[in-house]
Amino acid sequence: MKSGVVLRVYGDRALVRCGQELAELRPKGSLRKEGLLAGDAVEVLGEHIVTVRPRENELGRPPVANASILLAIAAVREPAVSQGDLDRMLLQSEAQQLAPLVVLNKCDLSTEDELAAYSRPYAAAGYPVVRVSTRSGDGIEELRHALPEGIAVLAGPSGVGKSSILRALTGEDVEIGRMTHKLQRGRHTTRAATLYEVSPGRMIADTPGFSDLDLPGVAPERLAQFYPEMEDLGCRFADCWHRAEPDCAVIRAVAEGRLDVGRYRRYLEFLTELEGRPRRWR
Ligand SMILES: Nc1nc2c(ncn2[C@@H]2O[C@H](COP(=O)(O)OP(=O)(O)OP(=O)(O)O)[C@@H](O)[C@H]2O)c(=O)[nH]1
Ligand SMILES: [Mg+2]
Ligand SMILES: [Zn+2]
Repeated sequence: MKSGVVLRVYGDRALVRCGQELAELRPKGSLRKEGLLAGDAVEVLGEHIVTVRPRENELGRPPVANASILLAIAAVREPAVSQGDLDRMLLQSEAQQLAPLVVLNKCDLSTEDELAAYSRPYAAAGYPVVRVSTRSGDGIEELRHALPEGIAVLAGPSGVGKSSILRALTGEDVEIGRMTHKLQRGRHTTRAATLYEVSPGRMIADTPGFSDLDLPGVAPERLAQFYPEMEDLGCRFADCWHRAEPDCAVIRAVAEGRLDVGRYRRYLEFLTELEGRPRRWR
């Protein structure tokens, strides 16, 4: 029996790396129903995957198992990734208890002021932010050094430059899209989550971009726990929704400019969105 890592899943087959060997294998019967994910740690016997080790975590979108960091890729323009979408990516990673790193790509297209205004709320919330441009090469080495051991997952809307970042880090000849200039969107160039090696022990997963992003399945009263900057304020009401409660530390911090008003307003919108969900979806 050999141990391996699933690099990519194609229908009922998977590309698996065992040591330095690559093989296309099929899961044995009983594993077929459960489904494999890129990132799965597996045991291989002959031509078959016979065991999938228990997953440390499992992302739905993008579909990757056993990630050690989520690279939330954003851009100020081409395409403009709204801060709301970045918030949603970060909420997903908080819900999975997966460390996120904000990567602001296409920095060659924006001024210093624009980049600072975009990233300030996230840096203030305690998230690491790296600015990069795959066009100029700025920030790529800094990003490389920020990657922990294990699997780093690229996440972000189509066209934001996930595959371009992967190519800059690994030299792999992955397919890069073109921007459709009328729509200022990517074209969903990458079709399946696929792992590549950055260096021994460090893998990076290219993933298909999304065009809309759900909030995690969380009860509305727990949403604030996914905002590190709100948690740090230690509102004295354990069950506070930080919405209209008198003496709420969060509301006071917003009023005094210590908490980003944009992040807070979007928090209120997300609360309303969660409250509108049927209970079984929460
Ligand atoms: N100006 C500029 N353009 C970039 C940069 N990085 C990527 N691009 C361009 O953005 C477009 C989309 O890049 P991709 O890497 O294919 O984007 P993606 O996120 O992988 O898109 P999907 O696979 O569709 O999810 C391409 O035309 C790239 O050349 C950058 O730093 N600056
Ligand atoms: Mg891509
Ligand atoms: Zn409160």
